Amino acid sequence: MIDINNKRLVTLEEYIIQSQNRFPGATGELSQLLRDIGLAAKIISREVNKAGITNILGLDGSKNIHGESVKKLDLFADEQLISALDRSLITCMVISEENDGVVKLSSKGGKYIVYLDPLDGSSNIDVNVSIGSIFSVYMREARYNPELREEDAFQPGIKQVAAGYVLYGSSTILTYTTGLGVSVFTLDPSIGEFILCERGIEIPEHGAIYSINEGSYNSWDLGLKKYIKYCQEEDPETGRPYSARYIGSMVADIHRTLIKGGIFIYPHSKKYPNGKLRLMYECNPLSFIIEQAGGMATDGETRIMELKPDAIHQQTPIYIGSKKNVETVMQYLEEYA
Ligand code: AHM
Ligand code: MG
Repeated sequence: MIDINNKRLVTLEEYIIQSQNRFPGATGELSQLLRDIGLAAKIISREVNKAGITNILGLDGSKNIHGESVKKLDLFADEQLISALDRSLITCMVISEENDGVVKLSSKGGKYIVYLDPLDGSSNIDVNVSIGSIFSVYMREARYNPELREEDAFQPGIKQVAAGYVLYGSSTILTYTTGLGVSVFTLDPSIGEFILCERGIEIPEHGAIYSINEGSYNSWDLGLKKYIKYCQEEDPETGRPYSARYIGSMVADIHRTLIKGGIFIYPHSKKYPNGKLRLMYECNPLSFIIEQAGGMATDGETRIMELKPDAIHQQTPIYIGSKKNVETVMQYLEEYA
């Protein structure tokens, strides 16, 4: 622990070591992986903060594999995270939103497979709105097989051994879970350390906020239209009408949902018949966090973390947040199916 202004502060490093010590058989490899991500997050946070003055903000002219414009910061974040994971030789393969295929790292025998969205919400970069990094960690099951295959990464979200996000907002926050509750750290830029600010965080069972891009209203299913109407109706007993909040950066919208409760929805629509958000590096890790905090995440029918992936970049609709809100939307979806 370090002592700043007579306050006993626990850093991310110390917290990881303390957590590891609770498991005598632990090899320390997952701890190292989390430290690597923490280091890359500090470097990305520094660049995000000074993006305006160093002119790395905005388009670099190229497109990612989904045909979307790629900003320079996306590429920077991708490189930082991948090289941090490569250095410690415990990750064999990375799948990132910025790369078409899998990225095989130097350690072919590495124990972990990591999915990354290096900089989510990148359309918000040039207007100085919060963005985030998301990570999701799986154990490589076929370690005896020297050949690394893309299929090794097709694991359902329930197999995640760790997941988390970094939110570059008014402060930089790192939130992660290893399946034993959710811990939140805030970056203190004056000492360059992530400081523990909350452990075992719980999402409210019910929240009075709904979060959805209402621009695609006309192509929603009837059940969803009815549910959003329900959110807007007046009923003091259930706190309605709810407030509408939509940042357009999933990490920021989910962080608010974690703290204040409510629901975040990205449904399928005419423009996105399978939903827009990616199962493996957006929906699964954020569902793991929300579930660990006591919330729920579904595609409308199936629990997100039980969906069986068959492509590394596959998309899914998502309804995620406080248990009561998610249960209510599912009732509407079922009733008007
Ligand atoms: P990105 O990975 O290309 O940044 O896209 C994902 C983002 C999410 O952060 C956000 O929830 C969503 O796209 C917003 O989409 P829309 O602008 O269609 O509402
Ligand atoms: Mg993304």
